[in-house]
Order: sequence, then structure tokens, then C-alpha cells
Amino acid sequence: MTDSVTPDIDFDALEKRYTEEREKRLRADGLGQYLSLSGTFSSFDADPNAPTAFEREPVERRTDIVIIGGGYGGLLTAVQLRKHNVTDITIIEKGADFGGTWYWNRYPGVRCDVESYIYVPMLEETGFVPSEKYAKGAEIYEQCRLIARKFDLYRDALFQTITKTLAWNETTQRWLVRTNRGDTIEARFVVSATGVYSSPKLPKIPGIEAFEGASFHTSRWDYAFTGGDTDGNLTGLKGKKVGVIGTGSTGIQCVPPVAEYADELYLFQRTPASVDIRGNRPTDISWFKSLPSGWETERVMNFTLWTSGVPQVEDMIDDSMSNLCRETAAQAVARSEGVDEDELNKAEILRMERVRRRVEAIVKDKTTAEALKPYFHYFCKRPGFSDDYLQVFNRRNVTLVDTGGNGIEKVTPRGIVVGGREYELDCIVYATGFDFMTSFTRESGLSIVGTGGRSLEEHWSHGAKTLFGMQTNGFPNLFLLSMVQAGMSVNYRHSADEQSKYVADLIFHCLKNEVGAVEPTAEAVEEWVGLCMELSGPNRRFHEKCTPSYLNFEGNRPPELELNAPFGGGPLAYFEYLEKTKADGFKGLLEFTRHVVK
Ligand code: N01
Repeated sequence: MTDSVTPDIDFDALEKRYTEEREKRLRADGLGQYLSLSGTFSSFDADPNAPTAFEREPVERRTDIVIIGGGYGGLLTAVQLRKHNVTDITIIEKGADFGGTWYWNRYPGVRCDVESYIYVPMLEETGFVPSEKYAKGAEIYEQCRLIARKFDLYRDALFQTITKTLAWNETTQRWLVRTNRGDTIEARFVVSATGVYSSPKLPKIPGIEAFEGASFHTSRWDYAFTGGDTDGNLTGLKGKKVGVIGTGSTGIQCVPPVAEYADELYLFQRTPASVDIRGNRPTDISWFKSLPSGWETERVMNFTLWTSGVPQVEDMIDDSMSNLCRETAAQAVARSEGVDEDELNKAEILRMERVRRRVEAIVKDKTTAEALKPYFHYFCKRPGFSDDYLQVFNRRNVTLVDTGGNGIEKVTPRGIVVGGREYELDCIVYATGFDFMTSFTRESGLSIVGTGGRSLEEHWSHGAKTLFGMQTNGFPNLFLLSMVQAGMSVNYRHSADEQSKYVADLIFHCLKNEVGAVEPTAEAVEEWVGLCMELSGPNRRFHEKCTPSYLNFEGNRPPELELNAPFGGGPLAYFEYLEKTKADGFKGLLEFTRHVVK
């Protein structure tokens, strides 16, 4: 069937192609196709930013609050607590500094992919001005450190320290926190902010460990080998053949600088990314300085409203992502006015058709251009944006090795094998992503034992069960900042802002009112999980038909992760739940709560 408005598009054929491409990529091993950077592969986890760990004696301490993780979640929670004049906070962080994602991800070309004026926190409070609409990672990292200095968070922070176990002591009403450095810390409250994309993964390809050249994950970029820094200048790649595996948001950011410096670059592609216009530009300083007080909150909300399908008078961000969401919002209105689903589906296919035509317009070699065209529904994967990724395929030193959906066959001591051909390489870069919404204990590496000696692993053996994605019954005074059963904004910073405020307000409430222990009842948790499952239905059904990715558990969701979904009502409704609970002085929560006065 063709369409009268766009006569050259055969929508049915495209739908069929989407299904075929998905089926090519579905694998029985699903998430099992990946390895974590532990055991045999722990050398991949070494911190290239601080190769030697500093020495210190184990710490024995009693503290009000332990925060695990110094990325956005941990940092913002600590800031909110400081604003309540809570001073006794110990932050435990695996890296050698604050920053989380922005500490670890220093690959060349790294930038935020949501506009920096709404993604980088606390611009108004710190006076920090991002230099571009999509700021470089190094700037965002600096802003994290600036926030930490401004709120005096370095004081009691323990860096290069991995939290291993948390055990609740019923008698003292405290958590006993133990780390890999022999620290023992007793804390009234623990906030686990171990990150959303913090557990890197490698593909389980035979031979990885036997490769004799340099190889590393993008979140552990080896500048000692490549030379240069996040700005490029990768002079160590002169005369080198480099293979990059992965074409997600990371791959499309790091490929252009590598292409500029390596003698030969082979990009191994399993699924082409959708790559739309980025439109990055320097910040207009006079515009930035003219913004009225309170602009940041308003702008952050403007984006979340658009991306939640709530039309606004103005689109303050006005970029490819917000334009996309404006279209989606218009579609939601059309749907409510009874426009046929078929028509809406066509609009969605046309959107991706624009992306495919952009590939044709930029990439000169027809076979390469064809292989770079994505065939899946737009929101099946995190949309990609770049002004220089597709252009690299016009360079003579760049070869796209399209694996036809199969991925790499094996790694040999000399290189990578695809389709029976060995590509000899000096270096392999794994841009293969992170665990996402899988098992909390596996991703965080934490062993947590709550009331009655019950472990969190056991408690969640049939899936995560939370209230607001942050608390669970049987684990008093423990807050988990994650996206599971929480409202997920496209702008992670907005979710982190709201979660951190909620957690800090609740902890402050407990400290002020001498509430010894707070935890939701099993009934409250059951109700929230039920609501999450009910509301996440449409999104789950959409993703079940998608090409495999981390967003749909590689198309093969394990039964124990059945409940691992974001709160399906969207970020705005989620924020309202948090606000309402705070507004009634946590009464609702505390009524349904095991409530012990110290
Ligand atoms: O990881 P990904 P990412 N053979 O999982 C491929 C955030 N982020 O690090 O598509 C060959 O998206 C895999 O192929 P396929 C952002 O939210 C933010 O890029 O599964 N290839 C895919 O191409 C993002 O969504 C920012 O077929 C193999 C790639 O590896 C999230 O992090 C920057 C393979 C993994 O892509 C994750 O992005 C970067 C194999 N055997 C990231 N196995 C900023 O905001 C896997 N792949 C700056």
C-alpha cells in the first residue's frame, strides 16, 4: 500500500521490514550476551583517571547519613540536605572525585545529549555558564566538583572506596556500612545513588581476553594509549588501526574524533543508530546573562512538559528532541480526538524516514548509506543526534563493517572476525553500553540485609518492589535512587532533582521529629507496584515489539525482572505523588509506616 501524500513510501513494506530486522536481532540469551567488568574482566574496570589508589587508614564512624555515590543523585541529595542544615553526611564514592557518569565517561567527544542549560544542575546557584548548547563532558564534570565545593561536600567524602555491605541493626536502629577499605560506618539513613548507567558491559564474544592490542570500554578511556584528551588530539592513534564496537549514543559521539586521528577506523555495527540534527552552538553569553531569575526551573519544566506530551505556548529548548516531542504531543491530542491509530503510526514511520533520507543526503557511498539506515520505530532506542557522525563515512580511512544484525563473531589475538574475515587491529574500543534497570544488587554490587536478616536479593527475588521507586518494606531508612518504578524524565537531571528533594525532605523530617525508622508497609508497596504495572502497560507493549536494546532487556525480559519498569504515569504525575506526600508532612507515608521513635 502506498500513501497519497507521500506516494513513494510503502508503509506496509516498512512495517514488515521493521519486524524482519527485529527478528534478525532477537537472541535467546538476551541479557546473557553481556559480561560485567568483574572476575576475568576486572582489568577493564580499572580507573584510568586515577591509576594509583591513595592510601588511608580504615574509617570507623557514626554518622547521620551515608550517601553511596557522588554522581548527580548523590550530589543533589547531599546539597538538599545541606540546605536543611544537615551537616553529618558521609559520601562514599568509587571514583577519585565527584561526578559519577561525568567522572567515568571521558571519551573523546563526550557531551550531554539533552540541552546543557537544563541538564547541568544548579547553573543559577553557582553562576556556571555552559560554553555550548550541548556542553562537553569535562565542563559538566567541573560543575559537579564546583557544586561539591560550594556545599562543602568534600569534607567527609570517602573516594576510591566501594561500599560492599549494608546491614540493619534493629537494636541501634542504624545501618552498619562496610566498604572494601575496611571502613565500618554506622548510619541512621543510607541513600544509595549508585547511578543509572554506572555498570559498564562488554559483549560476551569468544576471545576478548586474548586480544593482544589495547582494548577498553568507553567509560574507561585509555588516553595513555590514544594520547590527547576529551577534546581530541589523539596523537597516539597515528599509524594505528582502531576498531570501535557499538553505535549507541556513545559510539556516535566518540567515532568522529577517533576517525580524525587513527590511520584506519573500522566501525563494527550491529544496528544502525537513528542520527538526527544536533545543531550545537556556542552559548550566546548576553542572552544567557539576560535570563530572568528563576529561568532554570521554568526551562527544565518546559522540556519535561513537552516530552510528557503536554503542549506549551513556547518550546524553550527548540531542538531535534523537543521538536520530536512536540510532534508526539500533537499526536497524543490527535489520538484523544479519535484520529485513526494507522494514521498516527504512519506519522511515526515518516519521522524515521526523514532520518533515513538524511543518511542518503550525507553519506556518499550508496552501500554504506544503505547500511547506516535504521529500521525500527523512533522511540525503540534512545534517539541519537550528531552533526559530524554520518560525515565520517565519507573519509577514506573509515570503514563501516555492517554485521547485518549479527554482531561480532569473535575476537582473536590480532583483531576482530566478522563474516569469516579477520580485521587486524591495534586497538578495540567497546562502546557497548551499560546495564539498565536489571537487578539492583548486581548493578550496584551491594549486599543489603534488612530487618529479620532478610536480604534485598531475597526480598526482590520475584522483582523489585518499591514505594515511589525509592523505598521498600523491611529496609528502614534506606533510599534507593533508581529509575525502576520511578518517574523517568528524558532529562535525567529533572528526575534526580525531584527524587533528591523528596529524600532530603523526608530524612530532615525524621531527624527533626525524632522518627527513628521509616519504611513503607508491604501494602503501600504492593499498591504502588500495582499502579506502576498497570500504567506501564502501553509502554511495555510498545517496547516488546521493538528491536532489541537495553530499553527492552534485549527483547527477552527475564521473569525476575518482570516488575522492573519506570512508573508508567510519566514524570509529571510521579513528581505530583512526591509533592503531595511531602505537602501532607509525610502523614500518608508515616501512617502506613513502621514508625519507631528513637
Ligand atoms: O550504549 P548502548 P551507549 N557486536 O547500549 C552494540 C546514555 N548516554 O553507551 O544496537 C556488535 O546504547 C549495540 O548494538 P545493538 C544514553 O542514555 C548518554 O551508547 O544492540 N555490537 C549498540 O550499538 C544512552 O542511551 C550520553 O544491535 C554490539 C551498542 O553496542 C545510554 O547512555 C552519552 C554487540 C551499545 O549501545 C547508553 O548508550 C552516552 C556485539 N556483540 C550515553 N553488543 C550523554 O548524555 C553490543 N553492541 C553524553
